[in-house]
Amino acid sequence: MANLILILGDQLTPDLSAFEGADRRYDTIVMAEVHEEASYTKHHKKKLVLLFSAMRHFAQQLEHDGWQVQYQRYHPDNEQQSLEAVVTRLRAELQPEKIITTECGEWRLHNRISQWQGRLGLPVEIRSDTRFIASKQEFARWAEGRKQLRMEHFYREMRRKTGLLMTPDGKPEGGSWNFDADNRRKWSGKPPAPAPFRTEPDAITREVTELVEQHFPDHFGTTEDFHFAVTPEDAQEALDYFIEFALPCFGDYQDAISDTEDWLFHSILSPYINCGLLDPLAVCEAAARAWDAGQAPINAVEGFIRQILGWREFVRGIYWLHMPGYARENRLDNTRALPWFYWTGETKMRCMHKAIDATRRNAYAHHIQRLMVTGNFALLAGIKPEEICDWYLAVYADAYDWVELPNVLGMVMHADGGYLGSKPYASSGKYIHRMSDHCVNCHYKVSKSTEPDACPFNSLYWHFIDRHRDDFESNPRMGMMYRNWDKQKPERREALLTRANYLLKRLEEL
Ligand code: FAD
Ligand code: DLZ
Repeated sequence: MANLILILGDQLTPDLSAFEGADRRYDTIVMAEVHEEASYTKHHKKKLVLLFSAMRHFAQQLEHDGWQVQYQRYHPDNEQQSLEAVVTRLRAELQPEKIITTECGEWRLHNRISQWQGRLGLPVEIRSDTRFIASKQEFARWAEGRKQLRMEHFYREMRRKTGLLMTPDGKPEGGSWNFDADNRRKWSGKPPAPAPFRTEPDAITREVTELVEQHFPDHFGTTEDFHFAVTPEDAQEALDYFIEFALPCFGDYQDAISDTEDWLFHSILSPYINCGLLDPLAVCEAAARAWDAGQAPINAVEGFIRQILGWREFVRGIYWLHMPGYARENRLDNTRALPWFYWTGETKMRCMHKAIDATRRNAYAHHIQRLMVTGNFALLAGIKPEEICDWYLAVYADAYDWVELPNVLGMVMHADGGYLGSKPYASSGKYIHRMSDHCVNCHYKVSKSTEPDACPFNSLYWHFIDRHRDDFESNPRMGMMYRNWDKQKPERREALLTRANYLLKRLEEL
């Protein structure tokens, strides 16, 4: 029986469940570059190059392996500009028995595909995405009956399930589940951070780059200096490179921020894991082997594995448990518009300028920049969750709604009322000063709070604490902040709030 097997742009692996039981003689693989997917947000230009090039390489490999592939290349004049339109055309042309696909990552498209059976009038089989370590059902079972979900508890379940970093008698390797306390060092230039892994663009990538420049000129970012891997072989080399050169220091400097280094000791693997070029479990296993072989310390390996086995799986579980309602949450009642400098990087705040400029150039910023710089500022300034979520979805090569939304709406903006994180990651300029060397180069003075040249994060932090007293005062992890605030002299509190109100009216000028 001939089936149509639909492979999406972030499902680029032959191990995908949609391939199970498929027959090269009869079945047809469908892949399509379509305007609807390329423009539901103004994806960073480098993300478009990465996905279109990786999709073309994957299709080429499938054909080489004997599959029949119907591949639509992007062109604005193509008649079919949505996946549904492409599938509808092929249904008429090929008269397949059914459509087979693996569940898609985003609720937006999943909702559409779920309706295809009725709309197209033929069976649509949607299979579970087995690239994740916990299925949606498994996560839902774990979450059932819990008022608040905590990543740490879920992570331990995943460690037990996979056996990663577990001793033969069922104990965590190194004597502890979590070595986070060891992972907070500031980086002062030594040891030197490795240059990021680079792949030279081949003919396919160069062609796609021209296409993106021509047809998506108004999208964020630049295609210049594109060096991402676009094949599983190159992505594997990127993983090997990370394990050898960056993993040993990953833990120590996991929370560090640098004025001069964009990538530090991070893996830069999320773009590949998220689109299928790397398997998340295999990535964790590679890191665990480095610990076994004595190539990297436990705080680095555990910290790295926790990000993938813990956070990545956890946010995905939350997304599917609570969509579509989750996207509309705004429990802190934020109303402010996103300042324009998020798109230009033109701000005198050095840390913000550096994080946004790296984002524009690289389609990448590391976790602490996303969380404690651009995220923290949006939280303190009370930006509408919808607007800041749209920004994060547009600007990173690894951005997909299922992972971006819980991180931004839940972890950063606390807009879900603390369901994902027990306390907001709000902090003053002190944190950025402690973890980076930005402040010495900044127009604003981190040591000042109320003066005209004072670091905006300082007074905005106290304004946040003050205006959300009802939301956080009874939170045991926030009590000390309120005691500190209440201890300050009334004139000092007044001056801080006055300065913050002044800034909030002039966000665009910062
Ligand atoms: P590393 O620091 O090397 O971490 C290793 C891997 O762990 C990553 O590749 C990623 O797969 C995983 N990981 C780490 N933290 C998280 C997390 N919080 N949630 C899910 N996976 C995690 N990650 C995305 O993949 N896509 C996004 O759109 C995205 N948006 C984010 C938005 C905000 C506001 C924040 C705070 C975090 C976001 N993250 C997102 C998580 C994290 O910042 C990125 O995964 C990480 O920066 C990717 O770089 P890396 O591969 O060098 O990661
Ligand atoms: C992100 C993306 C982009 C930019 N373009 C395409 C595309 O042209 N064709 C396609 O099949 N997939 C694309 N994708 C990935 C999808 O948007 C992704 O599969 C869904 O958002 C689900 O995660």
